[in-house]
Amino acid sequence: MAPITNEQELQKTEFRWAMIVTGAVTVLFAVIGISSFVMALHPPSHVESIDPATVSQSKEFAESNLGTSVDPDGAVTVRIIATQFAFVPRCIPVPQGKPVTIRVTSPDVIHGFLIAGTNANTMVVPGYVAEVRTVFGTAGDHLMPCHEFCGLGHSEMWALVRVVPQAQWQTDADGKARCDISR
Ligand SMILES: [Cu+2]
Repeated sequence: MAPITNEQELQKTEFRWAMIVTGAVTVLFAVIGISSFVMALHPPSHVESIDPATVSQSKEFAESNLGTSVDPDGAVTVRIIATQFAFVPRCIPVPQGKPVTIRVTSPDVIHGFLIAGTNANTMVVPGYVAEVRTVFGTAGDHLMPCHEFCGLGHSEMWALVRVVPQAQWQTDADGKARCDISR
């Protein structure tokens, strides 16, 4: 192999590569900056804390408030408790083609969930409320398994998300939707 003797040539090459790397890093930072500040795209988690010891006594995650509720302004919110080894409630009706906010917390250990066929996927950490916003495109039942190993019953921990076409979507007088009434 011919020895490299031309010091200037070497420096030029080094400088060129340094410029390419600087350019690549600048582009990456620009993509992150534009997507988070201009397009408001963030990871699905946000920092909202809750006392895990008193989750079921809290106003929002009291048993009667769990499940799917539709506010008078039409906003759809699903509240779920992820606990060893079940999601409460077990069947979650949601309207097709409408934005849905899913709020989940855990009173015991770390859980997580994904909803098959959608982009909904997050961890559920005790002490925090995990919030995911999504729109369900395909009607029908979607499996929602726990995807963080949470103990011996982990493999039995799953719920069903029932995506109901708008024409069949029903809520009761309190704005609550249930799987049995919104088939
Ligand atoms: Cu779990």
